[in-house]
Amino acid sequence: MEYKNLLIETTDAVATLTVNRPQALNALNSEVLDELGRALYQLEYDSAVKVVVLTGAGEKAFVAGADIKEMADMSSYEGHRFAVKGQHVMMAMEKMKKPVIAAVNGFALGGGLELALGCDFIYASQKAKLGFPEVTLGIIPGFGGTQNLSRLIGPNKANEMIFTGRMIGAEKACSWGIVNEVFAPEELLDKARETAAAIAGVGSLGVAYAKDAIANGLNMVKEDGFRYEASLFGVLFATEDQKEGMAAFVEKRKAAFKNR
Ligand code: CO8
Repeated sequence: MEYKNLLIETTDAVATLTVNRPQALNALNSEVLDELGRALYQLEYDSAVKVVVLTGAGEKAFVAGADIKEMADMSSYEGHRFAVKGQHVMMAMEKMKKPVIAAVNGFALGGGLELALGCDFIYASQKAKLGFPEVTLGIIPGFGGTQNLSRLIGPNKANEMIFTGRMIGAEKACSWGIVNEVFAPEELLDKARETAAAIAGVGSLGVAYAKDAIANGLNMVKEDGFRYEASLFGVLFATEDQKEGMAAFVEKRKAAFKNR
């Protein structure tokens, strides 16, 4: 499939999806959001891909936000539609069976930080700057940021970031639990791909079910979450991969998973 604003490169079951609009610091306009939706669908159903790494093109930015120039003259109805379009991309990543790792190589602002938060976890470069400048533009985060950030780090730190509009560096984002690990800029993509390859090397069904249990369980009261986990756990005992994984352990060999 052809994309105007995205690059996709797949090596050893790891797809690197790059937002490629560096002249606008990879800002998300409607076209980029449409393309991201299509690309995620394509990657979900590409049997050659097990894990996705999402990053931004160029030295400076992961994604510097939703496209301010496109939003500037929107009506209330158009603004709402634009927010929902972005939220669909975030939900698509959450609903995907395959993990998506954000490799935040520079500015991750507004919709860009929301895009990173929509991924399963975030690695960042020492140069990364994260923030929600929306209030400085007279708006609020609209691609799930108020919900995802507050669920991730609690309302107090989320309030501080969103009310001030200030950027924080990668180390602080790491200490706050937004970013899992910080790397030198030249190492970031390799490290993200290395972790992606490690995930691709284990049973994909197990990973998909674990992602499902965590993401959906978070929206449930704990007892329902436990019940949901137990039912997914039970389903996995009907798969060949569970038989293979446990037989391989007993026989002291590497499991040959078939994803069924
Ligand atoms: N939208 C459109 N264009 C952008 C954006 C953006 N978010 N960010 C940067 N650009 C463009 C600049 O306009 C500039 O283009 P040009 O050369 O044509 O003038 C080019 O990218 C390079 O940017 P700068 O020259 O500004 O680069 P600097 O290194 O001087 O500054 C910054 C880098 C600090 C990142 C600066 O570009 C900046 O502040 N950008 C805007 C950041 C921002 O406010 N992001 C949040 C946007 S709002 C949002 O994301 C809301 C999401 C929810 C939407 C809900 C739906 C309604």
